[in-house]
Amino acid sequence: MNKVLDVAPEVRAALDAGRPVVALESTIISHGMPYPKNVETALLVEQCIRDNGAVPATIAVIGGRLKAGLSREEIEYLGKAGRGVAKASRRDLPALVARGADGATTVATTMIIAHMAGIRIFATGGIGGVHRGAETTMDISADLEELAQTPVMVVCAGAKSILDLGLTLEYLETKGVPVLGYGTEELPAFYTRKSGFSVDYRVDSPEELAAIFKAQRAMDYKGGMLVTNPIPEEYAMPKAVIDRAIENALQDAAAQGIHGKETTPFLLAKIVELTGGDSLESNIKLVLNNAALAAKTAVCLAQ
Ligand code: PSU
Ligand code: MN
Repeated sequence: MNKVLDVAPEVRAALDAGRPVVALESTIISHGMPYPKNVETALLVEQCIRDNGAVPATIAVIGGRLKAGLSREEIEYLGKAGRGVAKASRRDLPALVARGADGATTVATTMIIAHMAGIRIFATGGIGGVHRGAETTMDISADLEELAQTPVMVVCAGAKSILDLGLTLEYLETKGVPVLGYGTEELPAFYTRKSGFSVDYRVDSPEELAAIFKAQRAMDYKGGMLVTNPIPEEYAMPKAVIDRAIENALQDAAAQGIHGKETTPFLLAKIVELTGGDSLESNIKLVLNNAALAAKTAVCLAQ
């Protein structure tokens, strides 16, 4: 058994019996949404996974232990602490573990811990990627490198246009990460269903998503796979509204000299502030939509 990993008993039992399990991240709880909506959403997402036939495993670092499967109290704690909890990407885990500290896991670290625990699929909202202006800042999320090396299927709603979506796709192509569109040929842009960029393959059923992942595993590729699931039409935001909020958020970040790991949480919080909470409701709906698809796919993977 891994010396730093704690798999919750329910998750352990499901994995041992070959039953479907879906991993969930915790940066979205502590840095991606305000309290108390973040805690409500995290619990709703877990319930949605159960309703669709799988066991949820929310992932975080607590007291230096890598946790796959959190209690209600632990979720509440992370949500209340908010940005007071360290945002933990790949480079942060060694120090957090050694110091017995807490951390909210990003897509990258959730993939790492899910893989350690034996979980193959993970649902979230949006992934990190190549930031706009990365040609000078070199700000490229560690999420992309993780997708290139860790065999976990990540179900998301695409990426926000706080990023350069074209460069993000180029990076994933270079790294050999398949980008699948669920019921779409076009990469979704998180709050909106369209980005103007194409995915690699359109896939129309959880069965086929599972088949493609199984084929990748049969070839023993070292990387993972990205499933992009458009936000349901009725919850999508008007493109002009979200574009304006993103432009303003980017300007504020530049004016305040925000950089490094603060960039993404700063932009996310600014967008919620600027759109008066409408974007938060869209965000919650798309996460639930991704959780349902991931659970259905996990059921197919377990067959
Ligand atoms: N994008 C979102 N919502 C999020 C994140 C990104 O739309 O919550 C979070 C995820 O945890 C993601 C992380 O893995 O931010 C990426 O941070 P960075 O760009 O610093 O790698
Ligand atoms: Mn970054």
